[in-house]
Amino acid sequence: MIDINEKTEYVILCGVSTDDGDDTEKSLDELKELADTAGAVTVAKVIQNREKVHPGTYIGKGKIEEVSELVARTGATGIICDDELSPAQMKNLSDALDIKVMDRTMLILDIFAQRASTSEGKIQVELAQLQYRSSRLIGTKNLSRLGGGIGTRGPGESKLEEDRRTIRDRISRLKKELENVKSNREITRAGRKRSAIPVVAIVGYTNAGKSTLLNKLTGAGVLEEDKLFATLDPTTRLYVTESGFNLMFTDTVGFIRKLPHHLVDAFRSTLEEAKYSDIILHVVDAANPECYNQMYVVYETLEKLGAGGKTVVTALNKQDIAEDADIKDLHAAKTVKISAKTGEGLDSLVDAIEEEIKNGRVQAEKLLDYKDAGLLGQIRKYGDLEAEEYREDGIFVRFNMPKERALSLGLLAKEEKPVY
Ligand SMILES: Nc1nc2c(ncn2[C@@H]2O[C@H](COP(=O)(O)OP(=O)(O)OP(=O)(O)O)[C@@H](O)[C@H]2O)c(=O)[nH]1
Ligand SMILES: [Mg+2]
Repeated sequence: MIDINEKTEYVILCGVSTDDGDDTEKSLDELKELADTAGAVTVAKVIQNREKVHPGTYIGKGKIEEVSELVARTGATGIICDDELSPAQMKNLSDALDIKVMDRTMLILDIFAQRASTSEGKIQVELAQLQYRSSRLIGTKNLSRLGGGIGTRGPGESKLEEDRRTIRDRISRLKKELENVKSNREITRAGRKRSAIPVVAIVGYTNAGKSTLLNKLTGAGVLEEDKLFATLDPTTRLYVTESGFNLMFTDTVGFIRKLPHHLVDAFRSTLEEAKYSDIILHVVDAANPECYNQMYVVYETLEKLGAGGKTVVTALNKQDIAEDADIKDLHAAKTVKISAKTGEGLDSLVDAIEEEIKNGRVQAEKLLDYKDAGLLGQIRKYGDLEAEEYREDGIFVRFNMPKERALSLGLLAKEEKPVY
């Protein structure tokens, strides 16, 4: 939707490079895509090389002067810093530059606010925004400087002027609402588990093609777009394979480097789709030169969400335009080349998933020696610890986890049986 009352924002992107790699440049390229998605026009990019970020002003004094001149020359209406600024950095920098100062987190929150459509998504975004803003409510002078545009859209708009107390109350109310939605979701999850239809969580970097894949497989009709964070709310669809095997596919929010921690907290229940799934389908944009870094971010995020030990099948997507034919994902149990757009490779992908699910997980019981108690941590990390009893002769456990992992940990006993 185009809002004609909203002025276009012209922004300068600022990053700080603390090593000699070219990561900052790539991160700024991505920041530009985020700015595009939010509807802002990038007029310049500035990188400062510093040993570390300036604690008071993010960039150093000389660089502030340079940016100031650039603002005058380009007519920029704001700057966006590539890291989350502390409240002090944000205040000092906007005082020094006398221009709207934004950061990566604000930008991502803004995109989420524009995109949230379900009540759960809206609550989650509002919660993340309020938590982010509450620590930055320094005074109306700073707030009014924000003007309109990025950072002021979304449900929190009029609330910006409310005092901290009201915001705190609102945060706790939203948390309660979210708890309710969440318990509903958990009931659905429990239902799914009982009905024993395995759940395949489609995860991947934003814009990798997750929704396109779900649509191609199941005709789900989820919005697919060449923009970041097109999907915020999980969509789940049933898929029946040729052999008559049922699978539930869940499409969910994409990952990105420096995903704001307020968002991770607020979206935890959505993001945790991966944790409660039976298998992870990792969609990689194989046509993106950054795909290795993106894969790294995906695994790092999965680890943070407690889904690090799940079996992964990787779909190297966009084969119709990919140039590097030899991309490897060492984390994955299986890797399949596909094009979600043309449908190429989808049959093999579904076969691979079905096979991994059938062979992949076992449920087993075992009596552990007390000296092996360290294995409990491993079971929790890589599987579900379903029962744990401290007996005289050892620790009795019942668990289910990927078979390979259980074998390598020496956990498999006779009672083992496949879960499906
Ligand atoms: N050429 C080509 N483009 C693709 C393919 N799969 C997806 N795309 C395009 O990639 C863009 C992103 O696709 P989405 O399905 O929205 O990606 P997503 O992973 O769901 O992204 P978010 O929801 O934003 O995290 C769209 O413009 C798609 O048309 C493919 O196999 N080949
Ligand atoms: Mg999507």
